[in-house]
Amino acid sequence: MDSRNGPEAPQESNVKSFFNSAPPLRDGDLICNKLKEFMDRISLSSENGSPVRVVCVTSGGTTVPLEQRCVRYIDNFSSGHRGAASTEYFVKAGYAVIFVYRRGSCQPYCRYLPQDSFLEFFDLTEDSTIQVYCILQVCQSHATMVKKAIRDYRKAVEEGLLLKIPFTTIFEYLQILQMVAKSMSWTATRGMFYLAAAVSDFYVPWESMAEHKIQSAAGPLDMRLTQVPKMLSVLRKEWAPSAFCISFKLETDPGILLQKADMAMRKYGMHVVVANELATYKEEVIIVTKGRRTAVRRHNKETDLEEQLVYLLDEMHYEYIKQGGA
Ligand code: PAZ
Repeated sequence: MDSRNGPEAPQESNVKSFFNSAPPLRDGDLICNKLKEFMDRISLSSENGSPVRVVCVTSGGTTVPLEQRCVRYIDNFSSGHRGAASTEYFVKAGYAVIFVYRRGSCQPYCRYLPQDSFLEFFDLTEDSTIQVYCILQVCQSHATMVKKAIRDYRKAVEEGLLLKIPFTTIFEYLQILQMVAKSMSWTATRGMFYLAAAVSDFYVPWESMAEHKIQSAAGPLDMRLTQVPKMLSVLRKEWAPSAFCISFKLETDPGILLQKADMAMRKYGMHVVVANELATYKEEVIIVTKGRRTAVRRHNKETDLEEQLVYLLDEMHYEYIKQGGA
């Protein structure tokens, strides 16, 4: 029910109470200024003579803190690889990208850098004449890849096509998503949301959360988690009604995956739902649209599935803009 005509619908009041009780973003003003600067620059640029398209890519998993002075939290498996890889292909396709990512997750143009053997990437040459002086250089075997990554990254940043905004908790993520959506409203149908982040379904409301570290002396822990309000429909209906919206659906049970993807399309009004299964998500996804399912498979270990995925979504978005959105 519309709140103007009577009492608030439960969903509407859940959304309000989520935002009212969430701890305010520590760097909210900074993010707001960065978004404004980015959008001002983008609004003056063009892509082959047409206004630039803008995509918000979300990436990595949100955490659910269990204590206000957080020692423990609930997390999920997402590495951020999909969002980081997709960002590179969106920039390549001419989009300006706002990359909303989990702190410490995979980054665009850095996906190939080793995480646990980072130091193996470098050679060190000591200069015997000056004891403290040494030259650090990338090993020959990795030089081509690193040079390309640096060039592509700098190009994206210098051309003003990449803005990165980090989050950790579910509270930060949803507040940032709302800010980004509002700052993109002027892009209308040229805006896109590509929501690849793995967002918590349950959380502990801030006001009912323990302030200090939960003590084990009291015995087993009973904790009630509240459902995170379904923000996809709010995004679609209120924050960004003209944007082209793509959400992702992950399941472990292949028997319910497509049914859940269809439901997300209907219930939240998504234009596209990308369905994937935990066991195979790196190799295969299914693009679900109204009345159509298209499987996208990775060709081989040297290629990225995201390259094909972004290519197809870019075409769909182009068509959506041509038709004035719907
Ligand atoms: O981040 P990653 O590359 O490890 O994984 C990507 C993914 C599986 C989290 C993404 O494709 C996805 O399905 N995101 C939505 C998950 C959900 O249903 O909430």
